[in-house]
Amino acid sequence: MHKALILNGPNLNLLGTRQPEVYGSTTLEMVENLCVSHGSSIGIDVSCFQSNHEGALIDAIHAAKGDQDGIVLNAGAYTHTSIALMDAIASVELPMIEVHMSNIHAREDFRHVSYISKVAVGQICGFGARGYVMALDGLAAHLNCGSTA
Ligand code: CA2
Repeated sequence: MHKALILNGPNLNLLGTRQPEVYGSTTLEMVENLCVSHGSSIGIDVSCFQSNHEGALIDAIHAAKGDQDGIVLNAGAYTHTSIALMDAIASVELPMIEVHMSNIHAREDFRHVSYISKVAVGQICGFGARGYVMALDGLAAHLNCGSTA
């Protein structure tokens, strides 16, 4: 059984409470429950963590080294700004799938840039909460096959 960390960044604790036209009506708790149950159906033991603080996210990435087999990361707005998060992912050498609820490429120009993508196996965006399930499937394929084929 593989282990994966679902890591959510700033403001994602507000999912389902505001801006449903952009982020849907699914709460973070529902997203996390979905990930745990989908993970168990595909042989991944899922743990979840959310923080609004960059340093806490970096600490969680460091702690994943040696404990987890991969990470699903929605870094929120830090996606577009944080070289520190990018460096943390690179330093732990764990496969990471980047997720966004919204299609960041169809939004403001500043959301088109992702530092996270530079160290990701791949990026999933625009599918709402289902993107996390897709990311877990992608991580499982990557862990089981060792390639994107
Ligand atoms: O689409 C995504 O998942 C984002 O990572 C969400 C971030 C945004 O800064 C990224 O560009 C794209 C923002 C998360 C804010 O989440 C909220 C949820 C509900 C209500 C208000 C904010």
